[in-house]
Amino acid sequence: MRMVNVAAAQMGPIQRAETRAQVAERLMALMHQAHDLGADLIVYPELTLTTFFPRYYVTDTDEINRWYETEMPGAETQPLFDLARQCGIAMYLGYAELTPEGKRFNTAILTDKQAQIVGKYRKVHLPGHADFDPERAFQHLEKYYFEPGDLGFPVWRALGGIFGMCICNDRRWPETYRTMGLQGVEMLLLGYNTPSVNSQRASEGPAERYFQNDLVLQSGAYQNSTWVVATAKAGSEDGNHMIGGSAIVNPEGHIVAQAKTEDDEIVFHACDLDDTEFGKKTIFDFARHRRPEHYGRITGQVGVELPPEE
Ligand code: ING
Repeated sequence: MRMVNVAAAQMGPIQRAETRAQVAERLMALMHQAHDLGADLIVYPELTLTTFFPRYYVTDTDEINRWYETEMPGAETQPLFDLARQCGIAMYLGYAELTPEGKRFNTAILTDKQAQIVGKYRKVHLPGHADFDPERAFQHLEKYYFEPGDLGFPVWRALGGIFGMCICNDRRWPETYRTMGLQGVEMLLLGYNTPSVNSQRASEGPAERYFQNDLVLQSGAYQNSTWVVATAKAGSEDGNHMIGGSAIVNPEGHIVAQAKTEDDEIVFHACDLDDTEFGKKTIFDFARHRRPEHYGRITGQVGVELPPEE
């Protein structure tokens, strides 16, 4: 048995006017709840220090920069790191990163139980659009505010196992899970901010978004025999609703714990990393069953190449 007690720390809405100090208080309250449950690891959402600002088109650089972190931990997040160290809890934390070179990424870090950063991931799959789109009911400007991640999909040895990270839209792409599956990932951590309606198709509402969320988490876990921990920032931010549904999925693809609210809520499960072994040794023993000589299109192409017309 290699037990990891996991707390998915779902956040309710963060309003545009909310300060980092106020957010940090909420994050630390969740950390205390996780500690009381005996958590080894807490998983916070994507961009969990601010409102989901890609829904706004802002041109003033000073205003834009206020949504980014230039250091991690910074002054407002240091108390959270100090508490994590006191509690002996490892942490996944999503935030907007502004590098010294002026590059902007949608980033997540993994810390160990001493609150030391052991891994960093930068979101590869950026959904939405790069320019203001007047046709949309609301904007989704991740291609405007961020550049694609430049770190790939690494995994890290931590907490007695092999851990990976991704962010939000990444969870919809099977390549994300398989790239880490091919490195032996045993627990994949992710945060998300998912609007509950489609800005381009009003008929696609919350029920469909919740269904698709479960679908991609369960398939990714099953097809790579890995645990998946997915944590939402949920609820209505300045009138813009996002789904909850934070979940812990086991290596057979079953949801073993899921959020009941769209607010600050701990979703807890005692996970045994050894549960990943059977799938990796049988149906998803990649070395025995995969035929990469037939998979060339997956890395050889970007978009669709249609067959010739009849
Ligand atoms: N949000 C959404 C997500 O992938 C989205 C964007 C929703 C894209 C639904 C397509 C369909 O969950 C982020 N932040 O990626």
